[in-house]
Amino acid sequence: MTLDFGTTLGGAWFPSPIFTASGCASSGKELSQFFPLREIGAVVTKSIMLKPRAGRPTPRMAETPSGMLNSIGLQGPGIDAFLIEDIPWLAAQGARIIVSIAGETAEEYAVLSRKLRGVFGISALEVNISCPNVENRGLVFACDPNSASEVIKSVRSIIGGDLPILAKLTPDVTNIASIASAVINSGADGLALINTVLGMVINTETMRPHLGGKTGGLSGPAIRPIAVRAIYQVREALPNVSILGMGGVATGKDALELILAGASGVSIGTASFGDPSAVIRIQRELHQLLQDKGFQSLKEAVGFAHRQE
Ligand code: RRO
Repeated sequence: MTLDFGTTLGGAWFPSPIFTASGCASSGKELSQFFPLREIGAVVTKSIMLKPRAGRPTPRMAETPSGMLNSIGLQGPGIDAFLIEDIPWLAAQGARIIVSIAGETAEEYAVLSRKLRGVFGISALEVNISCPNVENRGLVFACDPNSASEVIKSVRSIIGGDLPILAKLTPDVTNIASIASAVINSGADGLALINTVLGMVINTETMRPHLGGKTGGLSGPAIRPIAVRAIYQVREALPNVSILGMGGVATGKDALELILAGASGVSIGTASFGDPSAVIRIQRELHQLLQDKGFQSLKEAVGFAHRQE
């Protein structure tokens, strides 16, 4: 019996539930030296803004126990260069593409959506409303249900039914299920859980914050239990909403944990920095593990940890 490894996220179908995580593989060019991008579920591109952006001051990275902090600050080429250079390249690889977008206002997200609507080769939008590395916490839309809803409504009003919208949320809130409900009620088709967790490192030699931006986003195995908890809570509150899970996944077993919690897909981020073949290895490991456990399809495993019997 062969395993049905396909998955759907917000209505879009993918042949595998393993994806890159936004921000950890840019548009996939480096990773394509290690495996064909068409062999994974999809490439989720680095969050793109309207204009080119230099990002935050250096240093932008810090190692932490079982993880790392980043303070990139949305560095990128801007949507126009991205549409000319990255999308056609990815499409030529035969990769499925999820484009992550970020803005400073709901209107900016709308303009980005207008530019992306109708572009050939895009499977879904990840609407990043949870970047931790912004000047003021008021710009972390996903910390407030009204701000989060406003952004999702503006994207939906432009996109219509053309593309599935996944809203990317932060675990740095009191009740993530209430934010999840707000964005789903505002037109999101699915959720991406979780963005990095706000953290900080102080250099004990200089006795000052290590990162140029002072605070940063914590990723890697250190945050996996937070991701599992967030996915589990949201699945419990919204059992019919599809979730793309991410947070510290480094093995097929880790990916299975997020799936059992309720994720229909899993993005691999920080693990790719240490092992550029991590995405394809984790995909292979997960496939084997699901077969070993007697599942006939990935879908049977999604949310399995919620079963009572
Ligand atoms: O660019 C970043 O600093 C960044 C983003 Br947009 C994000 O969503 N999450 C993160 O940890 N870093």
